[in-house]
Amino acid sequence: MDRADQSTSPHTTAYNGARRVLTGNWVGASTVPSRSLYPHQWSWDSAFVAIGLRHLWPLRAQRELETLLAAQWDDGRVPHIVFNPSVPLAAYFPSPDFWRSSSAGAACGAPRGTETSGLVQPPVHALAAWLVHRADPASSRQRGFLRRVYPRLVAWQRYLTGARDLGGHGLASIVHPWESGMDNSPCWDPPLSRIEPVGSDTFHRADLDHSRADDRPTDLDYGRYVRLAENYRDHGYRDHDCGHPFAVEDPGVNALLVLSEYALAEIAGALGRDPADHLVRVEELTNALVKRLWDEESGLFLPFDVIAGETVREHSAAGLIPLVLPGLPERTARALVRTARGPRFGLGDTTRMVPSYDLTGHAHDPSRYWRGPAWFNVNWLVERGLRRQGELSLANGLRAELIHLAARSHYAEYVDPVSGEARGTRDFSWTAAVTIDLLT
Ligand code: 2M8
Repeated sequence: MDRADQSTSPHTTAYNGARRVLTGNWVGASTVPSRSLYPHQWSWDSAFVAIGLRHLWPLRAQRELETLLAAQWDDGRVPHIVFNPSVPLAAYFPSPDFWRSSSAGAACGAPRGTETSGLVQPPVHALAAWLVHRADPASSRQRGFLRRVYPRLVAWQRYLTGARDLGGHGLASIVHPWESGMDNSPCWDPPLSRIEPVGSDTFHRADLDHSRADDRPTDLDYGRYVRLAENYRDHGYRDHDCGHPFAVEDPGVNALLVLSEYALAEIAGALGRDPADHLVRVEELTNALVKRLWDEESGLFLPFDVIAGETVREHSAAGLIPLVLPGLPERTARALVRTARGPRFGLGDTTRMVPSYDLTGHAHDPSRYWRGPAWFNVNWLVERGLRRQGELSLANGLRAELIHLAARSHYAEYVDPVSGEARGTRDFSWTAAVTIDLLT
């Protein structure tokens, strides 16, 4: 029987509302994060969306990932935005005529027939592909889903551990704050402060046509984002000779890289291949992550600024994401759980969901985007991580809050971590998708 017919419990209401959002944001071969604010396909959004869609329409979930991977560049990068040509240029900034991927990215093998950005986002995709396969193995096998996506996912992971190992210690670097997915996190303030912003009169921010300026990054942030993206584009998106002025090893990105490498081992096994190479990489990456980014003093993983050669001493929720890793040393995992419950994140105590940035931090702002508000995808990862580390009651409490606040906020993009009040846009796809996943 369809869940919708079973009862009118709060869970049923939450489930039906989430399904409505995902139905409304499907545009034929992929899902937009939001009809108004983000009218194209975003990379890590699609991974979370597929994780939710698999419970509703497994074929659509497979399609979501296939559409994204069809825009992969020959060098392995999966672009952070795949542009929909039927959407007017003015609907989103920076638009395809800014990125000019098919011409400027030609040397890196950007697709010719599809316009994309030249940046990347956190690699949640192999995990998503594995979970999507497991939701309906029969249709996946029949369509050759894993067989087709596996080489692309391997190339994607190898791009990150190869061309993007800018620090030389085996971890991937992000070269733009947008690549972290946590755009204006205070973690990027120190490395960004070295970047000369372009004038705010040189671009028009379409995001402000659809959202409150107080909930979004500032014009100064955008001036720096544009400078960095232009520099990358003007160097043909080539990592080797671009002289990246911003390069940071982010614990969230790298933890997801490891998690996806585990998923690649599972996928390889399901395809009858030897998973050994993936498992060796899992171990190497986990060791590098702990060695380079673990901060004993704060009990959290912190970003490392490769250009300055120093740790960024700002505490964000990205540092909790390694909780999802099965191979984390026991001591580290215990300390990380203590930090999640402690004053910085207040889990099970002062907050309803984990804030994106330290409650006690000098830059904490409970409304402004990635500088304090709580996000549903990050909290889905933390919930999974707590479960992984055996913290079942904490995980169950967080799960209940996520489901309740997602529905109450009308599937908000983010919420105030203490009051749960809605912020950002509504009917946001990954909020709906993780709700479906938590309810199924
Ligand atoms: C936000 O980022 C985009 C740029 O990529 C923007 O602000 O325009 C971030 O929250 C990012 O994590 C997310 O993937 C994207 C679409 O939801 O929006």
